[in-house]
Amino acid sequence: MVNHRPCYHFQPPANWMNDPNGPIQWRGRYHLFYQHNPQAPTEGPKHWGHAVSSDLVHWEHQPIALAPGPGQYDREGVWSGCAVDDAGVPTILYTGHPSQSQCLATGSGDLVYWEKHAGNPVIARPPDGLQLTGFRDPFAWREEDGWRMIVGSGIQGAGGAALLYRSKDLRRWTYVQPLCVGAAEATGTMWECPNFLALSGRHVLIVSPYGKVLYFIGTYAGDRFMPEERGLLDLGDPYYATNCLLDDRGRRIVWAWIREARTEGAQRAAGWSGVMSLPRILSLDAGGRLRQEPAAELQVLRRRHWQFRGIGLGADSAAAVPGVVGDSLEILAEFEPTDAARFGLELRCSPDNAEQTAILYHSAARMLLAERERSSISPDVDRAPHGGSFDLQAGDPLRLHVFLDRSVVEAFANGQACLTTRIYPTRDDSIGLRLFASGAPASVRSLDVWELAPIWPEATRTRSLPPPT
Ligand code: DQQ
Repeated sequence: MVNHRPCYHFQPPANWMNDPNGPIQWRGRYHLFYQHNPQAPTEGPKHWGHAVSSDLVHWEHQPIALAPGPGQYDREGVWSGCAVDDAGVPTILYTGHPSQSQCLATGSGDLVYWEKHAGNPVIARPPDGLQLTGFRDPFAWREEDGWRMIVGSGIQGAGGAALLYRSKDLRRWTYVQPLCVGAAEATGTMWECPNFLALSGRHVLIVSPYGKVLYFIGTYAGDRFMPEERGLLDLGDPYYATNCLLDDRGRRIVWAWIREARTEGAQRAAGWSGVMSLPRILSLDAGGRLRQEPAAELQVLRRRHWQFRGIGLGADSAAAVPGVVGDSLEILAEFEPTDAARFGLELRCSPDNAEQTAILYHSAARMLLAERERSSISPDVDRAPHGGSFDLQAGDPLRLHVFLDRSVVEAFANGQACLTTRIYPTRDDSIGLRLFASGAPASVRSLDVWELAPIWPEATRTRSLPPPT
């Protein structure tokens, strides 16, 4: 049977995972927490799972950091939040469920043992006088005069909102005002998991509005954020509920939950559900636009390398990339500027093409797309296309950087657009790679493909690849 469990994306040992929580670099190591149901591969009472890494790539599982109850305020779940360094004391702020109140816990020096604050919840209820669609997922940061924190929310009749609080000690909080309120019809009625960060002299607000993750770039002054531009952090539906950290190299690193796209029965049978996205580095380019690149540390996973230069593709043609096979690959393809209507890659192709997934640029629609109709012959998986606007400027090459990890595809286009999708091929021989163009010829200036190593010692390959030639 084909193994769909990724081998170089982070996951808990088993069962359910959703949002990344409280990523923090502590004493030089990266700590990642996550929403976890340790009892089943389905939704359930949420705990904070925990893992640690020295290189952002290989992770060691740690004991569960926080579990529900026995306090009334979080008896049904320890929901999403953040972790901060409070003058040397590791401190988590999270949402208690079902009370939807904001709570605090402090950790041991190694971040393994956590104690909930006796005075929890630290914010028992939303501000008076507001009719809200929700109140959860605290995200805190330090300013010169003390702490600030936003809580994900939405104002009835207006739209998604990030509510701003201030505190001197992380325990006594004063509501200030909304940091930002969106318009429901454009940006949703509820903003889950808000993240707020300074980036190259600007500020960026990232929110998860029950749909694709949105970012706003703008100005932060006087406890208000004025968005000036907005976009989608990822064009794929499965990418959701981000969280981020600032590391000691000044990098803003973001993770998200990659959801499943198969039935609950299939998730139960697999014994696991949910994948953490690869760490991405956020930056602004010279024009002030958001850029996203995979962390360079991932290159440590590169093994067998295939390299091609100057591949010509006739109009309406597809060509198998000779010798390249695998379900765990990094693919870097640079297409020369072309008049082709559609061009890109097909991955996880069976020899007869009954299964294959296309990652492509559609010139007329100006879209980056994942076409999944033939991604699996199983009727039990979602095969709708994923994608969205990506405006490749005339005369610009297309640089597609794709990470394939069995059932996960994360694609970066020119560092400007990202597209995450899920695929569940059923056939052992769905491991081929093809290039294609339609409407006009295209030329691939360079194609580099690496087989990527698993990050877990226990991970087993689904098949042996032929030895390097
Ligand atoms: N998941 C958490 C909530 C959050 C949602 C519960 C987003 O705190 O709003 O698991 O996926």
